[in-house]
Amino acid sequence: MKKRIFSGAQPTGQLHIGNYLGALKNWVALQEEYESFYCIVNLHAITLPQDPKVLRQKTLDLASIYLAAGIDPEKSTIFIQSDVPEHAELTWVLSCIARMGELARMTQFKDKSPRSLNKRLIRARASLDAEAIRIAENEAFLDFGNAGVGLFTYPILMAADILLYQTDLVPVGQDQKQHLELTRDLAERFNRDFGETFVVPEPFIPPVGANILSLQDPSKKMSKSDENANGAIFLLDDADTITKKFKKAVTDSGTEINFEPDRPAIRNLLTIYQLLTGKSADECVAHFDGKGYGQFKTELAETTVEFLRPFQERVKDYDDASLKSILKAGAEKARSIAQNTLQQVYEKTGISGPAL
Ligand code: AQP
Repeated sequence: MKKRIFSGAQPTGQLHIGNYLGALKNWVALQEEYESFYCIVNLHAITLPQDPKVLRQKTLDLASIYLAAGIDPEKSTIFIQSDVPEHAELTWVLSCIARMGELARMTQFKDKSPRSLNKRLIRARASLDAEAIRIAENEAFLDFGNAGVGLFTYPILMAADILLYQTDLVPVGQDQKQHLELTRDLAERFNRDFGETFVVPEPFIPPVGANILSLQDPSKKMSKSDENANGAIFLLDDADTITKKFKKAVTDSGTEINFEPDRPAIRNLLTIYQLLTGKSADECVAHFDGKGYGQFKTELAETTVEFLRPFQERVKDYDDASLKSILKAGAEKARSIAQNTLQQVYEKTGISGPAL
């Protein structure tokens, strides 16, 4: 029997090249070898305020992005999280064995702490960029006391997403590593307390590309919710925008184009080039030997535009009716597995069983 994969992305903002290189690209490659479940995690999206109409549209848009990236619905199951209510039900059970302390340690939650948020808000207001201010304000109200409980507990929902499918492998970017460790801890704790129930999943974090950095601030990861849109190359950016963003990308001191760890900006750009061309690290360094930053950025922009062109063409191919039909079939398949797991959980915890 094939081993099983589960992963997902949130239908928020726009997917960027970091999401692609850190996650989607590997989903496509791994679907050949594994029984794969790729979810549109819309319940995660509402941990921050969303416009309902926009969220609905982005949910369908994300399905077309999965397909255009190469996820094949004949090989993989693509579905919307909320179409399988067992995700929310298992979350409750796992919440009852999770500990406040382990959730409080999650760095993604701490990243949204009042201090860093307030700094962001000050920067956004200074930029006079209305969209950046809107995002920063949305996030600023999430200081600890006011933070939505969902933002604190969503790693448990993520654990439920994964454990419901008896997942062996979870391909994710580096930012999700800690959440995967929590998932493993919760699976092991449940198995210990109630008897063997869940497969304890392994993370699949690619050796290259797991942490694509912001083009504007290489101390941060490239992020959908970055207030500075120049920090990310979005998968649907046009050629002109891509070229401008790479031109504006910050660089390091010196002139060499190499993978030195103390030159994170150039290393990041070269990593993007490496992954998009499929060249080895040595070939990339040799290719740019003696060339300047200007020429490097121009070539990187051209490579990215050419890489994204067929993807951007394919995204337009899917109409809403065919997307909905793929998602419906995916939800039915996912649900049959999820129901089975939840049933076992309910029996083991005494929620259901023979006497009831
Ligand atoms: N910069 C990145 N480099 C490599 N992989 C990344 N991922 C995210 N950012 C990078 C991986 O993409 C997958 C889907 O991510 P998501 O939709 O769950 O969003 P996220 O992890 O919350 O990251 P974003 O896209 O930057 O969104 P915001 O700004 O909302 O935090 C995941 O496997 C993730 O690891």
